[in-house]
Formats: sequence, C-alpha cells, structure tokens
Amino acid sequence: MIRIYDAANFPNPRRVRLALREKGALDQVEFVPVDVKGGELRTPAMRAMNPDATVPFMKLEDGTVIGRCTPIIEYIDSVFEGPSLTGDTAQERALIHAMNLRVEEGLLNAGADYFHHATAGLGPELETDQVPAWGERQKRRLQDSARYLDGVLDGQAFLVGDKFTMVDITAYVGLNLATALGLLPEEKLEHLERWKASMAARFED
Ligand SMILES: N[C@@H](CCC(=O)N[C@@H](CS)C(=O)NCC(=O)O)C(=O)O
Repeated sequence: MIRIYDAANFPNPRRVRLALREKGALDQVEFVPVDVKGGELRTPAMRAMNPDATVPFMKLEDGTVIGRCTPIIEYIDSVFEGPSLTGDTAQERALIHAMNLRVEEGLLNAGADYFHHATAGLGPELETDQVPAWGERQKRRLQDSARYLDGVLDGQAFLVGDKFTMVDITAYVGLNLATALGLLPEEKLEHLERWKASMAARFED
C-alpha cells in the first residue's frame, strides 16, 4: 500500500488528503503520522528518507520516496480513478501547473512564511532562523494574491477553466491558513468568499 507520511491538520498535508478525497481513494493509502512540532522531520533517519524535511511525503510499495504536494498529487491523479485534477491535455496540464505555482508561491507559501518568520511559528526549537521583515513582506504578497484571485473568480466557479482542479485545493488550503492567521485584506473580496464557501461545502468543512 502507498504510505503518506503527514500531520493531519497541517496545510500542505491537507492538500494531499483533499486530492485523495476527490479521487475517492482515502482508504487506499496508509497514513503515517509524523511529529512535526517535535522535530521528527529533522532527525537523521527521516532526512535519509526525505531530504526536504517537510510533510507530506509519499513512500511507494517498492520503497521509492516522493516529496512535495504537486508531484504527489500528480501521481495520485494518474493511479486512481475519477475526474482529472491535473488536466487531460498538454495545454490543460501546463495551465493548471502554472496557476498552481502562482497560488502556491503567492498565497500558501506567503502565508507559511509569515507564520514561520513573523510569529512564534513552530516554536523556538525549530524556528532558529527567523527574519520578521520577510514575514511581513510575504503578508503583503499574500494580500496582493488574494486580490488577484478575487478577480480571476469574477464570473468563474473554479480557478482554472470550468472544472475543479488541484489549484482549487491549493488555494482553499492557502486561504484557510490566511484566514486563521488574520492576513486577508480588509476590503471585501466577494468572488473569493463565494468560491471559498462553495469549496467548504464541497469538502464538507
Ligand atoms: N512546498 C512543499 C511544502 C511542504 C511544507 O512546508 N510542509 C510543512 C507543513 S504544512 C512542513 O513540513 N513544515 C515543517 C517545518 O517547517 O519544519 C510541498 O509542496 O509539500
């Protein structure tokens, strides 16, 4: 069975869980809990398996280890049944991948950077190299991204084309993190809010 090493309530692990949910495959993998806050990812044994020292990562039955959400979701999308999350044609795949990078960097990673650099983050044992000004700068980037996505969603149900894709997952998780950290712009972003409510209903959140 495929093993997914993760920590259930962290944002990036949630991306893979939501992708598996969309594919109806949550029960076809084994989840292995990792103690992120306890520093387990940085132990030599873990680093030998996953040099990125992040969750999620995936171990296939033949022992191959694959890290990072997008490659994991691409794999899941290929091996399990159900509507494509990563595109059917070369053009769709490229558009979805490009938008996913924009959302990952501009919204989700920006929020994570704020968390790690401008707050106590994972605590003093793990946050040993904080640059608070970088966190604040990433907050501004996140806000610009939220405004941009609000514009994309004006008259659109999903972030790329007319179908649900992995980009909607990345953005939903990023938006939840931004909301939890109080990072969203003060003005009303009505299209983004409407889309977020539709995603929450889809995921029964
Ligand atoms: N871009 C990476 C991000 C993974 C990531 O940052 N995961 C966080 C949890 S949401 C983590 O493992 N953090 C551990 C740490 O910061 O030490 C991916 O796609 O998987």
